[in-house]
Amino acid sequence: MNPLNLKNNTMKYILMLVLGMHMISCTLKQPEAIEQKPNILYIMADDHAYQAISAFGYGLIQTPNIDRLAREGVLFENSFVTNSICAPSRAVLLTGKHSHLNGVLDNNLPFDGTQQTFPKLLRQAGYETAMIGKWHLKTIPTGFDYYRILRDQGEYYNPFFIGESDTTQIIGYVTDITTDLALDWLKSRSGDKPFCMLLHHKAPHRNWMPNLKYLSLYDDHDLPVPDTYFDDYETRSAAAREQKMEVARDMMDAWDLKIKPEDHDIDNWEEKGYAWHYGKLMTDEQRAVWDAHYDPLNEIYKNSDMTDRERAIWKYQRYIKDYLRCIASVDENVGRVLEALDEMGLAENTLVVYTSDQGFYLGEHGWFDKRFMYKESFRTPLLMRYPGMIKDGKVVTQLVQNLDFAPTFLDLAGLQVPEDMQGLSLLPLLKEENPGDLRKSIYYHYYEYPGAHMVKRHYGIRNDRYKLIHFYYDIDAWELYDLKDDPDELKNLIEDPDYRDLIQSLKDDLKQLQVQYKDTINN
Ligand code: SGN
Ligand code: CA
Repeated sequence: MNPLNLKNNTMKYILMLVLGMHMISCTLKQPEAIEQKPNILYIMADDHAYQAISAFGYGLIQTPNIDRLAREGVLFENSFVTNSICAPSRAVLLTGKHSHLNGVLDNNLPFDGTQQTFPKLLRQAGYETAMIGKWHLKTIPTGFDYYRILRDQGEYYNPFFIGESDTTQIIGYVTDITTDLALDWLKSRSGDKPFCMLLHHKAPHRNWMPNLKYLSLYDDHDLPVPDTYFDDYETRSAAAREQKMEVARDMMDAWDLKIKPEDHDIDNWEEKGYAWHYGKLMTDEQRAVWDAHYDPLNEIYKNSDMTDRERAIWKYQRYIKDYLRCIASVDENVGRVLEALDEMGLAENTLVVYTSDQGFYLGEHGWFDKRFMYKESFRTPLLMRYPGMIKDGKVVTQLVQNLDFAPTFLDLAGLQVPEDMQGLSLLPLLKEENPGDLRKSIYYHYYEYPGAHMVKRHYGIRNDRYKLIHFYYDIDAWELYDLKDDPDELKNLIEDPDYRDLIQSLKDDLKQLQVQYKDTINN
């Protein structure tokens, strides 16, 4: 054999071998390509008002860890929900559909877990999915490889977690434990699949029980009382007056304000759930630290001779301090998660989202709770970090809604967004310098009436300047606010003849949104 031929043949073999290896490596690369898909870590607190995040420009509390997401990612200035209440908000998150289509109109209705959700679609596409913390949808989670959920609303101290095979009580503070479980899951993962984890805190939900170590935060100073705390709702419809969510009037002494009842009030304790959370769930050691903080302060309160106004302010201080103390734990635990991502080398390839299931009143208009389409409960905090895509310190002003999460996550994973999802992918807002408006206006619809806090049923439209609301059911009242001239929404303009044309055009837009979203409410 000609040595040259041999050489040629050898070359051919080598070439074929190299090509073959290349092809094999291409085939082998496919799982690696899946591995390169972004991870999604969605952190949602319960009732976390944007006013209680320092990155949003309010001085009530410093939240350095949540703020880190704004510094290293994007802060959404105009992020809203579609129905400002817990279970409905969670159903919108999972389905990308308004309440009337996903079936969870209010907190009483169960979620139909057989329907399409984004975790299911991600899982089908090779993601590993987990749900940890508050679920509150009444039916067992579907679409997750792993879940560990709180029972119903969950407990602050020594909470019970439901898993696939058992329900276990874990001693400790709920925000710490929820984070522990999330980090345990993250660290226990093996294999190359991308992950999507929903980490849902119970805090800072009512009744705002802080971690023992944060009990004395704010002991040395009072917080500013909101300008609208003594609002008389003068120009509004009856809906604003007839609610039951006033700090001064509607908070329960034992449950909300931690004024321990005298022993003879024991029946009352039971009624208020205080006996269960404080009296039964807490360990003796925990209760001793708790009492050492609240008892002396309560003594002073009980023995003081206050006017109604002073008492209203005292209640506000007790409320806001406990609420913010709960936030201190949430922020600390967001910090733990971000550090863990750094340590595990996951920070670069993980979209981290921080949000709440809705906004919350921190004494504005005299209120706590949510539900209304007014600013503080309609708007919700939203921050995202994904280093490869989002420029540090970006601020998005476009109107976005929790309806957009499902399409955004699917889009990020490179999947087709199903046509029946009603939200829009936020990726253009994350990637582009000047993406323009995502939409002209947003739609809202709240249903839970009669019910807790007695906020009347209403729906409405908001654009970048105006908000039009229609309260219905046992009332027929419209309200219009000019958000530029009246950011606190104190002046209802619905009767002002100068606004007649504008009101008509907003009503037309509202109708159009109801058609677009297939909301057939009989109004
Ligand atoms: C509980 C609270 C209400 C709260 C709802 C819904 N009362 O019923 O104040 O509005 O949850 O909250 S409590 O006395 O039990 O604390 S939600 O976040 O789940 O929608
Ligand atoms: Ca909530």
